Amino acid sequence: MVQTLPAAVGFLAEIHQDGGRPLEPVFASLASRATLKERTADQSLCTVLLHSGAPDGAHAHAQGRTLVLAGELYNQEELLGLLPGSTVPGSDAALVLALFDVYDVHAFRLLNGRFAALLAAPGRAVLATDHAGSLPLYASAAPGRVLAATEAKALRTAPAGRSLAGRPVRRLPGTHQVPAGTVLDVEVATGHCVTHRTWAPPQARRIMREEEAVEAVRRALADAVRVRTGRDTPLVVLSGGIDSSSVAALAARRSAAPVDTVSMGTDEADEFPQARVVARHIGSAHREITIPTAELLRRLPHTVWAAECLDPDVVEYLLPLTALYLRVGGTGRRILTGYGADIPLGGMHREDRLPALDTAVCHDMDTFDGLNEMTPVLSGVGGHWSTHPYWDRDVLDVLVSLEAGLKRRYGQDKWVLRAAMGDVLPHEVVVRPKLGVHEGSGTTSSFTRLLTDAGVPPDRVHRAKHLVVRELFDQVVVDGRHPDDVATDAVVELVAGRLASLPRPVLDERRT
Ligand code: IOT
Ligand code: MG
Repeated sequence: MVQTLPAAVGFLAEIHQDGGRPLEPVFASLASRATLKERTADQSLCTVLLHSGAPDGAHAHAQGRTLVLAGELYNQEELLGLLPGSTVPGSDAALVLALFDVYDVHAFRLLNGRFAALLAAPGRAVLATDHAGSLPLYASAAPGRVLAATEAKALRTAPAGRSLAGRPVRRLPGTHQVPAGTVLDVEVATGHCVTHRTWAPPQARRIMREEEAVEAVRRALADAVRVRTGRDTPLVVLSGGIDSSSVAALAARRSAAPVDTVSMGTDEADEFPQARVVARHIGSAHREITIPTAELLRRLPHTVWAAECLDPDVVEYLLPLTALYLRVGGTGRRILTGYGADIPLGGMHREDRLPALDTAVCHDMDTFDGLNEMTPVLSGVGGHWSTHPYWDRDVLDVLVSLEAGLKRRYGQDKWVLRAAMGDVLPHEVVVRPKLGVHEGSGTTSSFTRLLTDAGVPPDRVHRAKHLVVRELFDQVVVDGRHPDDVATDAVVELVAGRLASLPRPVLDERRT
């Protein structure tokens, strides 16, 4: 069970068979750094760990193998049962290494966690992500060398490598993102790579009685909150919507002391009254943080820097949260969020037809990978660690696989979740309609206004947002500029000018 922050929240690891110039370790995550160097007869391993005080828990060594782990596991109790009684690994990294000794790469199929891992063995580098790829992992390989990092920018000066399995990163030749739920088994001498998928979203749908579905959701979510809080007093980012209110209420139920909750708003919009109802009901120590819209928009470069995401819609969800994480203060808080519930439950989908709902769920489960919307780096820029109970592997398996009629029922979206929370939240919260964070904070409208004020015609705003995000990515990820030195206004001017000088596209403006 987790008690404090993970031993490491990120890493840059370099395996070389014949020397090579070390990369400059560049990260957005704010954390201490520890360097670990090892040399064996045929290769060297150099790792920079991002940690919060106890880096030794993030690496383990046995039988000539080294395992480096950023993040944490949530099913240690189950996993320990797979090892001989006398073996009690002292850390998640040691546990994964002990499982690797028994199951080799298939060990990663057993894990429910939020992690990125690298295992170095003679002649071999194994790279692994959790089921959701929630802690991004990037890699670059060439004969005789394998480089891996939890932020793409850490590999931006890597010499171009050969093509690996995974998603190429824009303008970083040879750097690929390891897909969600994947193990890459790389032969260091050749750079040749074998891919194993360790998780895929359920394709089938389960038919359950109402009570059975409600009970399954409640149990899975309560467990996911339990294993994510341990004995800590968590901080829940609370909007007052059903997703985050459920997490806060379940955390409060098992905590002797009041849990902490925080809500953000701007000078243009907030959901403070809604969040207050929940805070009062669960007795949390609640805070409200108002972020001026000008400050919010100044955080766009920081958001792209942290998430390394090119999707303007997702960046609009992440911007208010990044701005909030930068304002939370304190050191190293464990943050729980309701983010992600809408994806398996079709919560962003505002209509009644079940086929369209399941189409939306299938689409979102097919396309989340690589958006990095759950990356811990978002809160990491403020020195914190975030975790997402709805994307716990067991919760996600249940939520995705429920038949659509349990997700929309009696005219309500996310019905099964609302029904599961009837006894821990006030009725008005249980039935409150969805309001996205980008709407409730005025983020979408203020970003749109920034563009129209710069002369972008209303029908080209989405295209312009796309170009702004891409330009920011190029500046803060590819070119390695610090986001404090990148002005949103200047990038908006640049994009508005470029759009004005281009002929109007014949294509739909949403296409790249
Ligand atoms: P939304 O669901 O509104 O917010 C996500 C989480 O951010 C909330 O559960 C809550 O923990 C936190 N939050 C939101 N607003 C506030 C606030 N004012 N103060 C403090 N915390 C807040 C987008 C969205 O609507 O966010 N996220 C969706 C959908 C993602 C779509 N991605 C995809 N298709 N790949 C979600 O599933 O959460
Ligand atoms: Mg919400």
